[in-house]
Amino acid sequence: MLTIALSKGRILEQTLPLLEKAGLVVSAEELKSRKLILDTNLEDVKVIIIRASDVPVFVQHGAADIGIAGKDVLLEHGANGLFELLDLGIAKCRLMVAAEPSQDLNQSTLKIATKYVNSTKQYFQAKGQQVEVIKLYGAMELAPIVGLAHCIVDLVDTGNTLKANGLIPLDHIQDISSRLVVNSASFNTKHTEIKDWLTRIEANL
Ligand code: PRT
Ligand code: MG
Repeated sequence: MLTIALSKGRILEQTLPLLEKAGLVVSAEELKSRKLILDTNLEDVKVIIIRASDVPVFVQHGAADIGIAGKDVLLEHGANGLFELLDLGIAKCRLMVAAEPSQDLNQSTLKIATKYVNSTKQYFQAKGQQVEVIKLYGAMELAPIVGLAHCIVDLVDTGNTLKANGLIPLDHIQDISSRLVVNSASFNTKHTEIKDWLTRIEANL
């Protein structure tokens, strides 16, 4: 038995076609149901669809053998108990610093609002900039406007969200795309099965 954890939301729409090409199909009926563990066309493969940030947690603890999640989420979680094996090249965007054009960023302690606390701390520590990180769960763009922070660290795709809120993109921290991760113990105990799926998915990227 193999359990695959998928991130719900925007990654899911791009993940399901990839899995289908590799031979794994979750029916529309299953997807519509309120079940949390979904059957697939294969008897020995189950799919769970959970919050993006929960995917590495399920995989780390072996509750799922394989997971698909954004690099942003994986960087925040850390590499404990899981291996990142494949870049799926989907849901691409960039992790960036952004601020109002008039903002003075020469602060002894830069106040930064973000959902990406660990990535932000690491990035600014490497630059030798002292920061105070304010953790938010969404609507980061609001923070500079209302004076909560000097700048934000957030994902940027088209740049439209920043623009609509009068912010400009500054430093580019990291390129983001979705990755396939595997529980490190499963990778040993179910090696053949997992290798087989990797090959099939990779062949269709
Ligand atoms: O709800 P929960 O907190 O669990 O997750 P979520 O709401 O973050 O999930 P969801 O469905 O939004 O998917 C998030 C995942 O998609 C991220 O972890 C990334 O790996 C990936 N991804 C790719 C993105 C974007 N592109 C993206 N543009 N996630 C978010 N955005 C947001 C960004 O935060 C900003 O608000 O889109 C806005 C910017 O887009 P542009 O085009 O206006 O620049
Ligand atoms: Mg959401």
